[in-house]
Amino acid sequence: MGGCPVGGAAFIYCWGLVNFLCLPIFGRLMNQSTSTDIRIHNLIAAFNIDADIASVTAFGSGHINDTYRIKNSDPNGIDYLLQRVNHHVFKDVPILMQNLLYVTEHLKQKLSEIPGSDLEKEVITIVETRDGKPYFRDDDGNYWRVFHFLKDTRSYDQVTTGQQAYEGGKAFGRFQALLADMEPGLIKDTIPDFHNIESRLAKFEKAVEADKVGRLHKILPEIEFVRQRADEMGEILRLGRTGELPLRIVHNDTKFNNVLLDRYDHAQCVIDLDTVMPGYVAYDFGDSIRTIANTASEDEENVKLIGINISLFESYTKGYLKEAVLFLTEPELNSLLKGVLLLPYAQTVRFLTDYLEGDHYYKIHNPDHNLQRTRAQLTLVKKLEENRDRLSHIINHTWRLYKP
Ligand code: GN1
Ligand code: MG
Repeated sequence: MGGCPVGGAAFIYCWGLVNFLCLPIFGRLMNQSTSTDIRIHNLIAAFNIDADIASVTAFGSGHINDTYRIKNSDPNGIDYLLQRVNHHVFKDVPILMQNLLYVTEHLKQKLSEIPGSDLEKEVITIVETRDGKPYFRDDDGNYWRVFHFLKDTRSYDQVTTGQQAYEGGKAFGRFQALLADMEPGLIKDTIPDFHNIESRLAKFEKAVEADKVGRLHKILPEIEFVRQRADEMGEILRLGRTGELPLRIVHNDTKFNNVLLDRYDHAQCVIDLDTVMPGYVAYDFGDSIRTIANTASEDEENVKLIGINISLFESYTKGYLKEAVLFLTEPELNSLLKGVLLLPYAQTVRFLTDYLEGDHYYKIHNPDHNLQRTRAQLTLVKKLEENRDRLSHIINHTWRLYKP
């Protein structure tokens, strides 16, 4: 079961099965390769990848882009991640990739000043095309990009230990700290108004009004839930407008599976940088807690399983504030809990809007998947509301440990 050079028959073969089975299998004859095989082969050949390729397999659990792992036949060689960027979601991919170059360069520069840092392991590395571009556009108008694959790392959709939560907090706090002195004007919006709850709600109300696919009658209690909280959830935006909360470059998609931990569960690298844009720190804190403190998965069907793991909340908060204490202002500290409520609420609104519009944004795995996700996130908001005082106490208590 040897590896196959880019351009070799075995490589072409591997890819064909990715499309059918999502599994690499070896040995098909060259003359049986499909047109998809050849297309993908040409695609990888467009990048600066000089390796014998053993396999290409579907990878990860993202809802937006399509990701594949390219395995090197040399176990000591570099493996790669190939991604098709969803250009219906990210409408200006060249700008997006320019952002990524600026952000990764800034991170590498800052880390190079910290003794003991390993730039290759701690920041994603973008592989250019043979003509020096950070992405490749195929004949169908799809955008592709390649990163170095970070071996011996893991990401978790759900957290199981306090150490994982603590390390995740440290990783995202550090990420914000490293970007705190970056020139904000360099980074352009890749999705305008991404976490702007007012525009999310306006879009939601339009979808309710249109009821395009006739699902409105199924979701009346969920609509009521969203409307009851609409005003309260605008607080972060209002504090931003008065200047009380500074706009910073933040990650904006801090699901726990967007931090890679090493084999000892120590934080190694923050990934999925497509939504790194100006925003508020509370957005990042809230989105992490949405996935970390939830006792069930993001789309749990049995809502009785959804609860808050206070101990994991505390561990994440400790890790985050340990790093964020370097730059966080008092009003930002006070905004964190608002972010904790806002992000699952915003996610409720987004899933429900997609459900009303006929599921064109998120990948779904069953016909009512977006409704199931809505109900899970809505339950999470309720649980967080019930625990508001405890969570607030933990944030303030932890802060005083670092800033007596
Ligand atoms: C999407 O693709 P993924 O899983 O990284 C979404 C996030 C949501 C998340 C919900 C660009 O992220 O905002 O929080 O799904 N990304 C975009 O799981 O919309
Ligand atoms: Mg993402």
